[in-house]
Amino acid sequence: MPHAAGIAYAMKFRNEDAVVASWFGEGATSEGDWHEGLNIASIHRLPVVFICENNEYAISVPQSKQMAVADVASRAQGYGIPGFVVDGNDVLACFRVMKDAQDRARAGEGPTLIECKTYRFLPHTSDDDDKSYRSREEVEERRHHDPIERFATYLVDGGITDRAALRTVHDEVKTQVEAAIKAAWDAPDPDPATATRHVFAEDDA
Ligand SMILES: Cc1ncc(C[n+]2csc(CCOP(=O)(O)OP(=O)(O)O)c2C)c(N)n1
Ligand SMILES: [Mg+2]
Repeated sequence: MPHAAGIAYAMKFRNEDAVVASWFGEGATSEGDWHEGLNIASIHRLPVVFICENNEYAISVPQSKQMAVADVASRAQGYGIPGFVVDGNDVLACFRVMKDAQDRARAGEGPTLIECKTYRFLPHTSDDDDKSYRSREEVEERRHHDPIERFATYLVDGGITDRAALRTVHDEVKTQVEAAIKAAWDAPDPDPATATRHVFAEDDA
């Protein structure tokens, strides 16, 4: 969030026609940097869209143990910017609220905070045993709201595409992801001399 605010400040300073978008989990909003980033972006009316992907858990910690508010979006009030809750499992609803926020940022009206309410279907990582902190019934119930399947149903029911075409897209994306993973494993280790790049200011030269 501080990086988003800093980059947006630089863009505004240079009169660039662009918007910074910053995505984070609801757990991230319990960190001090999050509030500092929002505050500075709000004061300077910077062109940033802050998007919280609220999947109800920060590793094993449920939202109720992270914050005393029901909606992350309500925190926008504390910074004098608009905050919106959106059904994060509804692709088109997310698109609409994001488009409006982007238009506001481009018009010089400053940042927006968007909270997409969704759910994490899998454990946090392959090391995490989510059976220790949530029931199988809860996970099964939420699976019915999977945004990918929901959007697929919308497209098929509306006659926009069919299941075979969606399968082709799925397979293409899977191939791309697998190729990207292989490329990452096969890539040479980074030069140790670059370890602090983007951490400290450097000359443009
Ligand atoms: C400053 C800092 N504190 C703690 C951690 C350890 N940590 C890694 S992921 C995580 C939970 C993040 O939860 P959330 O923001 O909801 O993201 P999600 O895992 O749901 O995508 C924590 C506490 C960290 N990476 N950095
Ligand atoms: Mg989370």
